[in-house]
Amino acid sequence: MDTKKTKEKTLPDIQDITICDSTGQMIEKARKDGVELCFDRSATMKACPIGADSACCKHCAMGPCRLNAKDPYAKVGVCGATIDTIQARNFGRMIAAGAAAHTDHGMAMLDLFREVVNGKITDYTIKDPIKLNEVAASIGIETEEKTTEEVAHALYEELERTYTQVEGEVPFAKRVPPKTLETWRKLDIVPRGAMREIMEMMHRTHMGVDQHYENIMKQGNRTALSDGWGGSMVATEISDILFGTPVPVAAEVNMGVLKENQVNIIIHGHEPNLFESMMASVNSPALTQAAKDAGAEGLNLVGMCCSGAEMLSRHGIPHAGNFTSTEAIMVTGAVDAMAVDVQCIQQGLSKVADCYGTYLFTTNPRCHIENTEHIEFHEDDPSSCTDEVVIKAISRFKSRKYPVQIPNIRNTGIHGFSYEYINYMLGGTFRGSYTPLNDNIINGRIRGVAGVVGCTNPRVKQDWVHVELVKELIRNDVLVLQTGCSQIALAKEGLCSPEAAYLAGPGLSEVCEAVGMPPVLGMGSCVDNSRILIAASEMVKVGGLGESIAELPVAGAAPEWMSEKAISIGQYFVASGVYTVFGVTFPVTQNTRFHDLLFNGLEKQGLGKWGFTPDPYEMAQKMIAHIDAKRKALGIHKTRERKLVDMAERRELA
Ligand code: NFS
Ligand code: SF4
Repeated sequence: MDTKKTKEKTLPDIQDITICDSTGQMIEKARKDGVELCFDRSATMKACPIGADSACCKHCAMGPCRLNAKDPYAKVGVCGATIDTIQARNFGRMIAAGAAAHTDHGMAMLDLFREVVNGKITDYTIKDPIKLNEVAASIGIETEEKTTEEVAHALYEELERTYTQVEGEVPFAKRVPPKTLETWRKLDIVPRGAMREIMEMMHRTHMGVDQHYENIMKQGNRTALSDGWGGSMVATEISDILFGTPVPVAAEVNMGVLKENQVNIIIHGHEPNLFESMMASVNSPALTQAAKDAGAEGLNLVGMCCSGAEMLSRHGIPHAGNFTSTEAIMVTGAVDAMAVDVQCIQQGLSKVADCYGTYLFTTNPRCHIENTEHIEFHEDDPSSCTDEVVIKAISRFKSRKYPVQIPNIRNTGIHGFSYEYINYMLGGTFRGSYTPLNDNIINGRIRGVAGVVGCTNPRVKQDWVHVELVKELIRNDVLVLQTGCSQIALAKEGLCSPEAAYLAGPGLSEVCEAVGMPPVLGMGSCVDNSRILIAASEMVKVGGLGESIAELPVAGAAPEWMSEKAISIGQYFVASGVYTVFGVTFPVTQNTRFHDLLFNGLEKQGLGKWGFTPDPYEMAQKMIAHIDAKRKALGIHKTRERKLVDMAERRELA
């Protein structure tokens, strides 16, 4: 029997795997080439049903213990742990791991900032002193009559507390709307320092420590908040200060950004410093000449995943695709080098790179991959790493052995809607404010705001859930804010361009046309979800939409999530007061007390709540129903009864 043929027969059809045409073409080519990608691995690796329900525990060697999700209270672990304890511990550890990833990234940015301020690192500077002052002022640092350097020193000292503080409240707690903060204080979940919270979460979830699911989740909330209002927010703010705050920029996405006659270099990962330095290397005259000498028309630098999304937003660097396309893109044969740093780097990249002769490099001491060359990146001498990657890429271009097949698909959109720019865009230079946004929500043109974020996951049709959900939301006049791999999914479908306003409902499309903005605003990478938190706080501050984030007509979603970081993000949105719906699967057993806590109980405590459905239309319905309920509670639901806009109203808007 031909086993290869049998296996091929059981593989799903490409139209069931992705709606991304270029990725589909590459899956097809990979199958012909006998190369396995994550999509086909996920088809042959069935998810473990017990793990999917979070009904197992391996926290000690009396186990591992498996409970039965169908009859969750029939059994307990050897130690006596109930299903609620086991699930809460598993969930708590996912939050801790996700929060650790974001906060370690944020701390690396802060380390860099410190050394730049101290003059020890000279390849980077403070590019945005205005933002520096704004961030400093927002946490109570006196900026008047101080030099940039003095403010920077003071800001470093303050922000270090985000990580190391053992008692007190993280600095960015000062940005939280007072009523939301009051709820947190009452519940005793205001984060102290991220290191402390993550350590305590790990301690409490050790065998035989915290065995009350509600108490475990209390620490889960506090740990997640130390990410959203801590580590992630520091990562965003410091990156803006060092590399510039994004303003809208037109840019291209999709695999067609690769160029056959150029040396193609991809940066994939999460930390912007590697990418910034790589930009310097590809712009160096010597290396450009070297590329020409090798017969190339030039050096083509493109991004993927979150560092790609960040550079797309900040500098308009082309973006080649989201998480599940990172292996597929090498199947083009056109990728001369791919350099990765941390997070969402599939180990499978190594094998695919091998099959197509792509140079794959790890660059961060935190992330090595077996059989992959490591060229460490040091901020005090960045070009020694980035130049070498370019040189290796040029040598690969010169001896390209594999046929090149680049899907000829590119999509243009506008990216880079920072919180600050939205302020400016809606309010103008002299009265920059969120008042027009609130006004348009109150008058019903905009029904509410949704944050649609997160990964792609080979367990569902790539990009499809994101795209269908967002189309449904904007059709119903819900303004969509986006980050991460989700933003790239929508950009590939053309929804990040102002022309996409025609897909929006009458109210939202009017606003989009008046302002010239797309109905879908791309804000950057996953740590930039902190921009959404700040925007939400500002909406509360401006007034008319309640006193806490929990009262706003807003909702969040991660329709194709896969990472522990997504769970941490989801939990910090929930703890901030936002209804947050996840797709794919939810790592909790239904019909348990713990499930009820996440999906109902937290809301009763004054926080937000979780929702789940893999279906994009149902997801949209859930989010819209929530937004409508909030509108009703605010007494602004009647304004939406108006369906068609007459000329007088159009004039009034203009
Ligand atoms: Ni976010 Fe970024 Fe993408 Fe998911 Fe991974 S790249 S931090 S985790 S897969 S959105
Ligand atoms: Fe089993 Fe309890 Fe040990 Fe978990 S901690 S493996 S439930 S005995």
